[in-house]
Amino acid sequence: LVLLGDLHRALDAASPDSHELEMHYQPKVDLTTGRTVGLEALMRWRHETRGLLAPAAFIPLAEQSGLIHDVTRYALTACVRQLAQWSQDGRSTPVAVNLSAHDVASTDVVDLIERLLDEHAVPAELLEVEITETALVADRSRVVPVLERLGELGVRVAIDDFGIGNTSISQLRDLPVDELKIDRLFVADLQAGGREGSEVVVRAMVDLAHSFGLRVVAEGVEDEHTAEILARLGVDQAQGFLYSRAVPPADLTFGTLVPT
Ligand code: G
Ligand code: G
Ligand code: MN
Ligand code: NA
Repeated sequence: LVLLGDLHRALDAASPDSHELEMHYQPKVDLTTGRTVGLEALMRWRHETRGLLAPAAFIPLAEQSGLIHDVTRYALTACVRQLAQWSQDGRSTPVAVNLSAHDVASTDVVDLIERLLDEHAVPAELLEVEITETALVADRSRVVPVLERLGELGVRVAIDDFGIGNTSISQLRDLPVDELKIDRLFVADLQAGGREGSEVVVRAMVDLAHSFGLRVVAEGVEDEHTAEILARLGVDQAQGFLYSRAVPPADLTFGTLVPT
């Protein structure tokens, strides 16, 4: 159990140079070329007594307490600064930041993103945001204007954890998004040696997404055999332990960062 006071302290210190909160990065790999084409930023909290905590240990608390906006500001600031640093080193790889449902209920988050990109001279094309399917459809009238402004800025939007919510096909068609991330439960079904019909389900998602012009990414890919099935089903990119866990930026090999 993590206490609210701890989170307050971590966030106070979370101004850019604190090291209590950190972003780790997991590669997204193009299934055709095998190259790293992007990174997902995943937050970690280096807690003084509990060690390295994953988001499940503190994001729910942040959401309940209203601190999520500070958590998101930290994540976006850290990622845009990292992108600026990589650009200076002659590398550029798009980074995807997870937003929570609370973040997309208002366009404030877009103002923040616009200001950060401007301040650090980072092209919008290098930033992506991931929003869960559930958050996207929960409050459409508030979310759609946020998505539209992100699109105008040139920031790509991904639907995260797709397939476990219950978005209708018409809702999906009407969302201004760029990418669909198939939840890892479906990938696990393929991997387990094929729960009956699991390939058919993934292929249906891929075809639907492609027909709406969306790129498709599979999450939780752990072995080569599953990657081959996903490639055959038309999935564009994959992410998972097969390629890499989320690692601190220093552990990303320079080669995985695309030369500018
Ligand atoms: O890092 P891990 O693989 O345990 O991530 C679990 C979940 O936590 C992810 O599905 C992601 O949606 C969420 N998460 C990770 N980093 C962040 C973050 O910076 N902000 C928000 N809101 N959620 C995050
Ligand atoms: O919720 P979101 O999909 O944004 O977060 C990704 C989560 O999935 C993180 O908690 C990350 O550690 C986890 N993850 C990433 N790759 C794999 C994988 O190959 N297998 C499993 N089981 N989990 C993974
Ligand atoms: Mn995600
Ligand atoms: Na996900």
